[in-house]
Amino acid sequence: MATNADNKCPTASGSIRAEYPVTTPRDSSLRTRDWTAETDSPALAASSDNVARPSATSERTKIRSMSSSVSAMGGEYLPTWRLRERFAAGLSAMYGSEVPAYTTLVKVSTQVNRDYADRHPGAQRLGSLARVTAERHGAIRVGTPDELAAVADLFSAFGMVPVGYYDLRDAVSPVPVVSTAFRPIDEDELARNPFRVFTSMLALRDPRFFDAELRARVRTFLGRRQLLDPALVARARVIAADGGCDADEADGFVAQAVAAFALSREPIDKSWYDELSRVSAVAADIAGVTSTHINHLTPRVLDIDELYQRMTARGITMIDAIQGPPRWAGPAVLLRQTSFRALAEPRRFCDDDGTVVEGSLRVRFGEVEARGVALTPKGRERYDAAMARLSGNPDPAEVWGQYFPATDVEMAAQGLAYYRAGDPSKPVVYEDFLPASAAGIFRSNLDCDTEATDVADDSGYSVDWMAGAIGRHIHDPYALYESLCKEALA
Ligand code: OOG
Ligand code: NI
Repeated sequence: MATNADNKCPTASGSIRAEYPVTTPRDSSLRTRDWTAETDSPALAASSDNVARPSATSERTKIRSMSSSVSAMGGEYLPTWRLRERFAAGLSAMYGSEVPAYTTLVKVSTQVNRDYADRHPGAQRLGSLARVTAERHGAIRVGTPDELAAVADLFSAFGMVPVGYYDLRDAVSPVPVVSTAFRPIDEDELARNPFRVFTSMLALRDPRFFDAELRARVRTFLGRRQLLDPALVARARVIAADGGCDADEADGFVAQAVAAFALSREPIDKSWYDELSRVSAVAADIAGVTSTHINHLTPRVLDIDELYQRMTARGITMIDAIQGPPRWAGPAVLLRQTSFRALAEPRRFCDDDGTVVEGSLRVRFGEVEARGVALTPKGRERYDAAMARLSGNPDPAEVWGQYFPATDVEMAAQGLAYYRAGDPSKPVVYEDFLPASAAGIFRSNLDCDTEATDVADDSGYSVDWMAGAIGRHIHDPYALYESLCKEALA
């Protein structure tokens, strides 16, 4: 048996179109890695505030932030949040060029937000219209702890740190990954640009998905690739320590960071990709190729039901449901998400005899989300209980009302959700992800499920394991929400 997981997936490269002989075999120049970040999108320029107030605490940073945003060289100095804003905008421009339906999604989301804000006076209580309009989350997937550590270093230059640990192997439909999310954590940083990236690592040590033989071959394959240029990672570490960099350096740095997540045109070894697809489509997406890529980029909307209707009216087929709580009249909590499958994208494959053929893969998609108030552990327990009752229920809003009060005042009084200084008019927005939603999103966009085999999991993956592997503290989301509440008291 080549693999431990039993997955009756059709292989992903079934739609091979044209065939032509190899001229330049596996030459790195075949990669599409020359993307230039765009930074002038007005929708993504969340704030015009240009004063350097980075959260990093090096002496140099403090001095700079107290004085001005003009560097010693006389050029403009960009604090990490400006770099993060450019990084998010650059990825958005790139993803729009790669996945055209994403551009439609962003356009419709922007309109929905504007219309919603016009009609609802309290629309900005969970973030300014500027923040929400620029707000995105991305998702990437890596293969090894070293790759995760390099990505963590890169993201640190953008003021994004690991928050939360998600084990998607436990989901109803298991996915062989363990994940964290990189994001800003300070209140003012979140308000400026809350860009976050859900980052998954292949759970290669888990024998329920990979037997020793396949694991060894995956390790060898991953050991030969390099996702990020070490010079870029080294530069990122310096920028993180400094709290920013000069504008003339920023352009190249951000462009290179963005390009690292472009879809590669390098030929994919077809039989290797197909073998991994039989374990899991996600395993193939991660370890069947020599680079990583943005898997999806998600705008935020203030009214996700309206967005769903408008996208459907444009002829874009969304997944069946909006994941998360139902639409109801009371306070929105945590996250509601929905998605649509992207079209197949052209990819190049390499046959066993070395012939390169054009084919296609359908692994990327479009997703959109609405965010509500962050729940306390007590609120989260309620949430889980309510969610468990929803499936198949004809009146989900009625079920929801049995678990949650209809006003913020009651939510605060019962200690179910976080409010700044306990003030029910100042909800703390949920900045994280949900394992059930995440697994649902993974699943809804795959052709088939992965079934873990019945052997014992001796992989040892945990939040502490991951923190050790990347040499960084992984923040506890609840602790962050607590301190956001308290900060406002001061
Ligand atoms: C990540 C899925 C998780 C979300 O919004 O819950 C996610 C992935 O597909 O790699 O992005
Ligand atoms: Ni997502």
